[in-house]
Amino acid sequence: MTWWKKSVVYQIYPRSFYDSNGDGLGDIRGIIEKLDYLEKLGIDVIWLSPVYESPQDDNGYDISDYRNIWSKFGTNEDMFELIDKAHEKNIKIVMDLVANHTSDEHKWFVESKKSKDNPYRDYYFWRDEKNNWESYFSGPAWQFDETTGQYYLHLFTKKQPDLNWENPVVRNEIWDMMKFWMDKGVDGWRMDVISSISKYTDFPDYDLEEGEIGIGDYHTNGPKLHDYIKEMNKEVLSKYDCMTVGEAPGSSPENALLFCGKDRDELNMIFTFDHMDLDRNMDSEIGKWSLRDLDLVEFKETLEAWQTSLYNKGWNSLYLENHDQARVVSRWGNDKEYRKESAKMFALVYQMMQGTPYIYQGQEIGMVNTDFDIEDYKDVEIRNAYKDLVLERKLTTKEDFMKAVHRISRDNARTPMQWNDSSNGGFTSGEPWLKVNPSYKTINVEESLADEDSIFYFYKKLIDQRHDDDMITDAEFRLVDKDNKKVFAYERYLGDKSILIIANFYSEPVDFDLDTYKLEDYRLDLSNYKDMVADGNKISLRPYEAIMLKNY
Ligand code: TEU
Repeated sequence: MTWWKKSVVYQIYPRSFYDSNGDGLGDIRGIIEKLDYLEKLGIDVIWLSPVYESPQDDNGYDISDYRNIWSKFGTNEDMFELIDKAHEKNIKIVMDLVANHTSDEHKWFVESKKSKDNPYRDYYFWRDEKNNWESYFSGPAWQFDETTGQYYLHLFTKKQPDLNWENPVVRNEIWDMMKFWMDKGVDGWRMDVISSISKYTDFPDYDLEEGEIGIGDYHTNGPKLHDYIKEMNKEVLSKYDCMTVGEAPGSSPENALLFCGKDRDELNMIFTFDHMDLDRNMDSEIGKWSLRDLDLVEFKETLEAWQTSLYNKGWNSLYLENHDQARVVSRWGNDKEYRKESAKMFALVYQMMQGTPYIYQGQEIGMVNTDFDIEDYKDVEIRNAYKDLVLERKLTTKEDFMKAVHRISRDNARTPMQWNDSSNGGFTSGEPWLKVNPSYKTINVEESLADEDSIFYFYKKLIDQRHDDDMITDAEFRLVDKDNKKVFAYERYLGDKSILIIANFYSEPVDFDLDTYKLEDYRLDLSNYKDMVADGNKISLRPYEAIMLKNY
């Protein structure tokens, strides 16, 4: 058994975690100061979103120097200290590997654009003509550069040119950089858009009329993707005891096994978007900003497909939030009357599946979405989309666009961590880089730690379950009463042992019949209410009630 199968990962978005020096931005010393808090929660691994030198066009996902920490976050010495202090507490550190692209201010790109025969020219993709590809952050994926009269490819902003992985020199630079950090004690990598590193280098125009093809099919799962990952594994990963998780847009339960299948020698697991994209109309012209309600049955079936397809063959990552997703209590739960109940319900449902669970900072205290005006948002994705869809092409109204922003935008997750009810939620003594969510008066760490019934302590119990009960890591998964539109119920079973997770997904009470399972064989192990109400085999579930029953 490998340690990452029994680990719970906590994701830190450094600029919003804790500001130790009053400049309005979180920093590495701030993380060091909060290690006791993370130890108390009981997590095993910290995944740090990028902390490297960067002009911050995309909050650090645009790196200008891979080997140095951004000065506003601290120094390399601070980072080494964080690694050591975390290790003293048995907490591992995973860094973000953002190597599909660099910043346009990276030395490689600065050189590359100078001339067609510059030694760095082939570090990126330069072409005389552009094709019809679009950037994920609005507008064309090609930017014209006057110096040499050619276009360069950027799947994200134009300040994020895509690296040319076809070039072995580029790959070696990346392997060396990874070794640099791993030799300092880094325990693994979360790999940004790893499924995009291999391009279809003939750059075929989108031909979206035909069949089921979507934009993502042109940007992901390119022909040499798995050759590159295998090479990375051989040259770097295999030499260390580390954990790896690849962010993989465009993945499916079937092709996931190419990344994380037992004998593939590639990655430990990937992040899928399948369950997170279900409330968006991706095929419409305004794409992810056109929303629909989450269909519970579809949600269950999507997760089931991943659970069953990877069982004994690969390994899942489990998540409902990260720095790109909204707060789940606001998005799919109820952040008003039933904030605590719904936060705990989601926690129980996703954490008790098979895989490695990820908690995004603030999720453990039930942080909620924002209600800002467009001017208050900082994220380049929202700002570009607003300009493009609302102001320029007028494909939607400001009102509709803002509805989507309030439900799904990335800045919902990026507001500063709420530590207490003092000004700015105790995040900074200065001016925060992004407004603090006014909810900090009631939703904050101090309040959570003082209430033994809090979401925080519920997460702590779930983490203990994963450490103490091998069933959570090993048992097989099956949906129970699959077509039920109100209740998410599943079983984890192995040999004679069985765990039932039963969760009311909505605000209305609902009865749930255990059918072929006998309630008398089970005991209540964990719940977000104090007791359980049952009559024979029928359980009366209150709003967002979630229970875990065990027959052992
Ligand atoms: O995200 C990749 C990605 O697929 C995003 O475009 C995602 O679909 C979008 O954010 C959802 O709204 C990764 C990082 O997680 C993200 O923060 C970066 O902006 C992006 O790569 C570029 O590095």
